Amino acid sequence: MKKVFLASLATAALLLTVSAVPANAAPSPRSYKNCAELNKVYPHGVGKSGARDKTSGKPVTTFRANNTVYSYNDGGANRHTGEYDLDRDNDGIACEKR
Ligand SMILES: [Ca+2]
Repeated sequence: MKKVFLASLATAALLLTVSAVPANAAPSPRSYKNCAELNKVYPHGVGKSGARDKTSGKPVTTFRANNTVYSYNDGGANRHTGEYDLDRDNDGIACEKR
């Protein structure tokens, strides 16, 4: 009986190890209700890969390029529940910030 218990304990430990998420893993894509919330996770914003910041000043180039996360936050017609348009100037980057 003890052996069975130890074996199942070892299995549980193994499962925990395998399913553990690395600390630096990217958060799963979601819609944020405003830029304050989005910038907590992506301090310089999220954009489509290859997007260029539309500004008269020095463009933000440090945004995270992630087409999926961007699509959750560009206000595209009903693609995602609870989605807001966080790219008001439509340059392909949501919540760009230096
Ligand atoms: Ca923008």
